[in-house]
Amino acid sequence: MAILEIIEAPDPRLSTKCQPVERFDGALARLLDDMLATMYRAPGIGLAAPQVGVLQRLFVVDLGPEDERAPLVVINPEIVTRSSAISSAEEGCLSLPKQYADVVRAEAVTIRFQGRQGELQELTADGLLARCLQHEIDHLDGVLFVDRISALKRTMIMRRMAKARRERLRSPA
Ligand code: GNR
Ligand code: NI
Repeated sequence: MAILEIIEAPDPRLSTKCQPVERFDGALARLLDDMLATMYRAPGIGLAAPQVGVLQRLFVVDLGPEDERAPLVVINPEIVTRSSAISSAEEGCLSLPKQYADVVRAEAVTIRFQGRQGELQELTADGLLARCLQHEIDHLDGVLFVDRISALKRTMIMRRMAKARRERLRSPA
C-alpha cells in the first residue's frame, strides 16, 4: 500500500465539486486501500479523495481505537436526514495542519452511500461520527471547515497557513 501526498489549502482542488464514482473496479479498491493507509499514517479519523488529488465522491473514516481498526468506506454519499439539533465542536483537517476551530453542524445525520463493491448502504450517526461524515461530505463539494466559520477566524487560519508555507520554503525539512 502506498502513502499518498495530502494536499494543503489553499489549493483549487480542495475547492472543486467532485464527480460521482462510476467504476467499482480494481483501481478504486487500490485507491481506497492507499487512502486508508494514508489516513492511519497521518494520523486522522477521515480522509476524502480530493485531499489526495482525486476529484471523485468518496472518503474513508475510522473512529476506532488504534488497536481495533474499524474502517468505513463511503462512496457517492447523500445526506438523507439531518437532525434539527445542532452542536458546535472543534475540528481539524489534514489539509489545514495544526489549525483548529469550532464548527456548527447537525448533531445527527443519516446518509445513503455505496460501499467498495457498489452495494447500497445507509448509516445513521451522531456525535463525532456525524461530525466527521459532514466534514468529509463537505470536502466532496469543495467545502473546507474554514468555509463554515467567521471570516475573521478564516482569515487568521489562512494567514497562518501562508506563514507556515513561507517558513517551509525558507528552510525545507
Ligand atoms: O482527523 C480529522 N479529525 C477531525 C476532527 C473533528 C472533525 C473532523 C475531523 S476530520 C479530520 C481529518 C480530515 O481532514 N478529514 O477530511
Ligand atoms: Ni478534512
